[in-house]
Amino acid sequence: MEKYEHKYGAEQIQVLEGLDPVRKRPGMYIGSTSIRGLHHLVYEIVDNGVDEALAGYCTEINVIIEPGNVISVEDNGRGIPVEIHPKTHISTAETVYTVLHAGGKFGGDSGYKVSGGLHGVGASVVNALSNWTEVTIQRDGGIFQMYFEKGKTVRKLEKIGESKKTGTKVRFLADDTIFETLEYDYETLETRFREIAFLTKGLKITIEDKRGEQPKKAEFCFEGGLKSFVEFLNKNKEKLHPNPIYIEKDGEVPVEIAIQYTSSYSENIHTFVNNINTIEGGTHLEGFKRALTKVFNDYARGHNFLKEKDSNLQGEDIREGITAVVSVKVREPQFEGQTKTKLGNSEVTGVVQSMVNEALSTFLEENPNVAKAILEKCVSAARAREAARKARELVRRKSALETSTLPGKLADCSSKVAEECEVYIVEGDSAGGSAKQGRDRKFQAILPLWGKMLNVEKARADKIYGNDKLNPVIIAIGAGIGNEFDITKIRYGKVIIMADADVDGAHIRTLLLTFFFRYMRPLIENGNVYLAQPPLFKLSKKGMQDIYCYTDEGLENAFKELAEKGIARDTVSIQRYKGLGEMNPEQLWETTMDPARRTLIQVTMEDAIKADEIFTILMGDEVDPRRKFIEQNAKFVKNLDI
Ligand code: 0R9
Repeated sequence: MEKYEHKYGAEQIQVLEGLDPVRKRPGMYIGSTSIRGLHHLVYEIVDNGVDEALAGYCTEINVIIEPGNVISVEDNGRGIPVEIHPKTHISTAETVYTVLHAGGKFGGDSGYKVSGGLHGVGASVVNALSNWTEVTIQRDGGIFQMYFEKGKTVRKLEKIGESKKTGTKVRFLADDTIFETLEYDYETLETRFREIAFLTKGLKITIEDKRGEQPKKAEFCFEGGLKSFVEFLNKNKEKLHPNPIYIEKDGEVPVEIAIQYTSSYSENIHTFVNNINTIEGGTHLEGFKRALTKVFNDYARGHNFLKEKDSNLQGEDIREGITAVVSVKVREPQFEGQTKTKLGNSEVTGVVQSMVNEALSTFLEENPNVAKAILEKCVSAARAREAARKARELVRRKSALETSTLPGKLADCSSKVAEECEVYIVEGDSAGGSAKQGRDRKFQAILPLWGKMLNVEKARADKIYGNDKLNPVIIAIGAGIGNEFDITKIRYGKVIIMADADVDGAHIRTLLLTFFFRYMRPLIENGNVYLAQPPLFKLSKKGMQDIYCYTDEGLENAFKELAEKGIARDTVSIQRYKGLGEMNPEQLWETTMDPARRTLIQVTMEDAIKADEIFTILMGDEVDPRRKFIEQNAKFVKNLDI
């Protein structure tokens, strides 16, 4: 690992600001006070350890979730400097923990913060938002410790022992008067630490959850860096070449890239800037895509994969089936876009482009077999694209000729204000019939689906246009698909999948979600997709209002409540619903469609990597991972609620 030589001495801390603003407006510093913000606290502290690793002094970071949701993070770096800071006249360590922006702002060309959470605000923010914080430093032969409550110093840094080791350990309890919850989600933290370990070659990160009766533990260390990352992403896919293509270059803007093609039809590129996932892409992604298109076209021309009369391969042909991770380190990153996850620095495009141009063309010349496997796939993708274009034109022409362009089965709503409109995609004609009668036709549309749905995971775009099951969905939503999808054109603010609570229902739900994920992803990102929750049971008794239960647990709770009212279990009749079709229109309205009473599950996409993995497993070719996944995830819907 390269050492970023810098003396990050005490004198470089410039701005002096108290922590009150952080407690007054926590959202400004960590995004939100939900579980997301809570997790950010951990990331901020871990990032400081990662910076020490990137500087070349730390090889291991250990994270523990202690009972009571106390977080402990320990690194084996040099330890935060302990000497008195000339400006603040308190120790540098205390300054970093009590002065806003102190840790990040170092003047001149000294070390720069290369890792960093979404907001890169650091230790003082965590301190401000914690009930208490304890920092222990081993350095200069001693053990030093300080202690804070709600950001205020309670015990100043003092020497509490001797030690020959070095390192920093931070323990904190987040403030429950600020956060909505203190309950950390182990899986979320584990996923992020795995990602950081992939992005920081050779760094060992461990995480341990000591809260439950059965402690959980994981250890990540990848000598292969991004190469290991791509292998991980492709573990359930069929690879076109055994080893990922790996490109690495240090310099003013260090770049690391790994690429591996699979037989799938989707494009799977993840980009990072200073270890932050740039979901919206940006200039680094732009440079990468331009180079890919140029290098493969040049190679295809030079090696007769394209004849003289053939037109060039398009970017999308070359990216079909690609899995790639692009990671760059930028000194002063400019983040743009809706969620501030799009890199704006224009100089990065050229850096990535010229580096990939050079390294990838050399690689292809040296590995003709790999080049052949990839290019054959690109050429067949180009053919499929051409076929898709023709199919699309056919669909367009056909719909232009028809009097009504909307699908015949769609029972549309009367309102044309997209935000207030909803479309229920319903499985089966009989449930569709009940839904049509039970709905509020002002704002609720019903689209029944029937027969076998196309698995888009195993089909190319040309099969999707003109598919008689998907076409009504595409036309009803009204915003196109794929690259042409335009979220501003959607005809309904809510797209609600209503399927039975059984295996067949789960199957159709997954097929539709896969389709939205692959071809209308902004619809999921924008939070427009929902799952309806029909009840599983109805409890009835003469003189008592019917009670609907949506889960087994809900049923038990209902019985408990009835018992408290003196109503015995065996005096109540239970109806178990096997399908939506068993409910009459009024029941369907009351339980599943009435906005005042229904429960909808919003499908969100916290993590595109996880979502891609789930869809590949559930809908792809490999049987073994699918069986394992289903065995391990009996609660199917929870996992689809990605
Ligand atoms: C457990 C989480 N780890 C940390 O928070 C952490 C911060 C940190 C650090 C330095 C080393 N290890 C660290 N761990 C460090 C040391 C030196 C120079 N720069 C950084 C040095 O020995 O010269 N610091 C991060 C900021 C600062 N230290 C400070 F300099 F601002 F205090």
